[in-house]
Amino acid sequence: MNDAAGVRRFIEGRRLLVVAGHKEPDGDCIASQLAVAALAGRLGTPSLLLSAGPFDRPEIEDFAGRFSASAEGADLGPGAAAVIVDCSTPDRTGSVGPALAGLACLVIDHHSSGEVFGDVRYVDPAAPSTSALVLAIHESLGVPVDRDTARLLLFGLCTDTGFFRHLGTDSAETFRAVARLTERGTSTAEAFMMVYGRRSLASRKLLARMLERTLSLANDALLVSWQTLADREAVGAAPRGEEDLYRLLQTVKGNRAVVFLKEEEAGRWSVGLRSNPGIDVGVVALGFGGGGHRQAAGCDIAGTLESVRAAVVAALLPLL
Ligand SMILES: [Mn+2]
Repeated sequence: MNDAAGVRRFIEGRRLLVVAGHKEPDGDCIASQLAVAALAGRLGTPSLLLSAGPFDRPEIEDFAGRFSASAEGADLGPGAAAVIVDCSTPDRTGSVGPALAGLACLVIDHHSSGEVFGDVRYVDPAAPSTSALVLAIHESLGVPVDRDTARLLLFGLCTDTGFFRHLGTDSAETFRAVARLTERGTSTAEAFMMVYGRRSLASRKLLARMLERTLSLANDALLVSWQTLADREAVGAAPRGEEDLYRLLQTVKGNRAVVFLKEEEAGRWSVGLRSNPGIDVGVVALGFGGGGHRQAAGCDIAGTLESVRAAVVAALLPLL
């Protein structure tokens, strides 16, 4: 049972709270880290924001300056503790992970698969975002949410819900939370521009390439696309744009799952999986040593485009 009072007890009286999230951070991760730091501040505890980065998603670029890539120079001796947000496993923290080892640890997360770690856990796989949990903690404790924190929390929520389009009939409380955040002085208009309003033309050209080559299997039930190092070089774009690709491909009639392969470096591919309810791609990702949610998951696979694509397709086709 999640206990906000336990979160307060964990934070209060600490000399330093190190607040970490996952590598390759997204809007929910960044927003949750910043909002936890704000909460700690309200409870009188100073914090250090750590992130392995990179801050290459356009929606989080502007936040990079508020995070450190290492705890060098910080005193992590007695009185220090860690909060890890939005991570299903401790190794998701990436290069900042080793600095956290040995610290008392509070975990705030909403992932459905992973491992149980940390000393105090505030975890709800039914929550639409970690930022929604951070809001719930503020509200349970009666800690005021200022406008800047409200803006961040709504941004995080909008990021992870694909601007609410992944939400089902059990989401009334999420919309009540949106109403409360709106009353704090933020808006969905503001959040929309934070999430989607900062794309480069080069990234749109990269998206065109990915759409153009999409492979269809099982009458469009499974759509597969990819992005290579050469693609990014050709259009001069950063390695991003997959969220737009998923959004567009998942609107195809009859589609039930989307696979996106991204060549991170020669011979190493990150695999993104998205699906409709009823198809658990989290299990597929887990089978390749990755993880995530039932409808959105990922893993890393080494190999050629052809070998990686064949392996993932073979794992997914039986589920369709
Ligand atoms: Mn999240």
